[in-house]
Amino acid sequence: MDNTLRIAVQKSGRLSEKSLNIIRDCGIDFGCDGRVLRERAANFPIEFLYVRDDDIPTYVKDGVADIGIVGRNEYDEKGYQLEVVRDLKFAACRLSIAVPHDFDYKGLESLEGKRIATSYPNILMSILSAKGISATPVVVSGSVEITVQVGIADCICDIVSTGTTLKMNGLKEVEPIYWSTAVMIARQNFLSDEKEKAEIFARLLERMDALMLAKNKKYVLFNLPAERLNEAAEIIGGMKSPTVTPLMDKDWVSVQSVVGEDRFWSVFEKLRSIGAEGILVLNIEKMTE
Ligand code: PRT
Ligand code: ZN
Repeated sequence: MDNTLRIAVQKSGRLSEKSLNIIRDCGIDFGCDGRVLRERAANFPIEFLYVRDDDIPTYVKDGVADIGIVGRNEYDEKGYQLEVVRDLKFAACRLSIAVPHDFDYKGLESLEGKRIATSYPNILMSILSAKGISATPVVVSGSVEITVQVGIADCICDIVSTGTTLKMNGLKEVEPIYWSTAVMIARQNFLSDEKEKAEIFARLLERMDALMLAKNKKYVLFNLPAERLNEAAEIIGGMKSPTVTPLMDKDWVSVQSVVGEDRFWSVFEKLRSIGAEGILVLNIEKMTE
């Protein structure tokens, strides 16, 4: 068994670019010219398998790949016992019930006895049966929206992100039932059974975590009257040890800290109100806890 970590990623589609960008941002060099289906990285023991997203959970389950990046919807639909190692938080979408405009929808109970077209029968049926509703899935692998017009289904359960496709096909989203983002999956046993591969994977994860942690965080530097330092520490919060540097003028200090982007503007305004000046905000590329 060679010690190369094999990762299955989508060949071309909504997940491809972001999946590969994550790996690339981990400092891993590869060509990816779109024609090769299998490729080794130049500077890290990892091999890429470029495949259809539907096949990724199966490849990981069968050991063709060790890990994979796939939509949680595809993973849950297959129902294999794999490990979801990280939520990568991109390709967000939901599975929703959508009905034609003349369908009198009053809640999931309205689906009793109906024909529902979907590419995700297992997810749909498990949600409906948990509510005691029985319906007939009409399984199609694409163009789900057309099934109502052509008369093979009463309504649909499909992936929605903006909702434009449903509108264009005369359907109305009435109830989201499931939410998905891209996840990294791994075979449960390989981490314990294949020590060297597990070590390579741990190195990859450490790099990925450094990227994920840095995402949405800002490095903030500012000057502050020294007497307001405690207030500043409280405003920023969560700082173990704010870096505080004395300035030539002894009444002032320079402070440096990391702030989550979601809190940035409220922190900024509060810092201004206690006299912070020269606030400088920088993006963080990578960081560790
Ligand atoms: O060829 P391959 O089998 O690899 O690709 P695919 O065509 O099966 O998948 P792809 O690339 O379309 O989607 C891959 C994954 O992206 C899905 O499994 C989801 O996890 C995620 N994702 C995120 C989406 C969407 N957003 C999305 N909007 N997958 C599909 N859609 C489709 C949806 O099916 C519908 O037709 O987009 C349409 C709706 O979009 P809106 O924006 O009009 O609502
Ligand atoms: Zn697919």
